[in-house]
Amino acid sequence: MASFKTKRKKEQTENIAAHHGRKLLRFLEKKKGSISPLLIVTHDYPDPDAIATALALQYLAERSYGIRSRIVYKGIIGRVENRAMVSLLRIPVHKIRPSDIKTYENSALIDTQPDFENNPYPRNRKVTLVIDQHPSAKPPFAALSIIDTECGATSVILTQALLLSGLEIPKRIATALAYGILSDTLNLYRAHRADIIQTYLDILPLCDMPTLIRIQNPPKSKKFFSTLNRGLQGARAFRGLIVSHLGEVEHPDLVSEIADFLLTYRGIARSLCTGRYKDKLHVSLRSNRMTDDTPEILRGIFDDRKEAGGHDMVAGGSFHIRRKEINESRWQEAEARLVTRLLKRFRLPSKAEFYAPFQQEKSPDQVS
Ligand SMILES: [Mn+2]
Repeated sequence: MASFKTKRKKEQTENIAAHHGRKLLRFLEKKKGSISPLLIVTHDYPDPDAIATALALQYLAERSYGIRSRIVYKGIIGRVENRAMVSLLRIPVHKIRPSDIKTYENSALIDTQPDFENNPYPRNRKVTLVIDQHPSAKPPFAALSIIDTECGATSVILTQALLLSGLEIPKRIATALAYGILSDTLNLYRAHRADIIQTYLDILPLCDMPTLIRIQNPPKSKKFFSTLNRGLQGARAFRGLIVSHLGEVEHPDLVSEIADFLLTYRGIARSLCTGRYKDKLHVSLRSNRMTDDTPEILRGIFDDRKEAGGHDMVAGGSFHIRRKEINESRWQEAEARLVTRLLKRFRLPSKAEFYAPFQQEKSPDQVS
């Protein structure tokens, strides 16, 4: 990573993150109890940035404005770092119940938007608040939306709001926010604005450092290593592109974890990883080329563009295998189709001669 030229924008005179933080405070001040109770909805399979932002919003809304809330998500929290974060920082996140959307009149969408496919919120229904960093085709249908596509992590907006609120920031919330910023910006590598770095530096002294380090280095299960092994054995590389189909996975977060890991192989610029979970194929695309619009590339190889998204060099998505009968060949067709389209997109030969960089020599009785 150190070899890439960082393209930090020139020092900004205006602190954009603080501007957004103030906007949020003004809105909450105006609405106060009228938007209580508030349903805080993250994207499916929430990541540290979404979890930290939701937690900070819950604290801010309750302490400063008496707004009660419940944080909900669909899917599962799978990545071992994310599970460690939730348990070590005692973060009250709940699986969404079917009745939640009906029961709560007010909702806040975090790190996602009403039009996105990666959340359980019904399309075309107005939400109270949207706080996000992802680019979208049209402005969300919301009483207030704060969307900063250059902020590196949605946590930056909430960190600023909390710092400006004058509230005391508990260690566990500061730690969550710092980890949210670090994980979404790839340890600040994707922090392209001075105010993002400053926001991080302002929250850092309030953190519980030993806990932050424990979250970043959690013990991993045997299942993780066996999936990693499968990902390595099945990996195929060709001219800077590495592809691995994991087959059935315990949880979809494994797909992005393995994609991240494969990208670190020397000589690799892009990684594509897939995994089957329930009746969906989950896909992650990673790149270390600053010029790649990775979410756009992934949308371009999906049948339905809306099922893929992301920001900067990180993209992900999933789609149903839309056949009455899901069988092995349907899965394989879907996996192969993605690779074919990706090769075309990168103008690589369609008959690319992929090699298996990590495959062990087969013992004689395994040779078929
Ligand atoms: Mn995010």
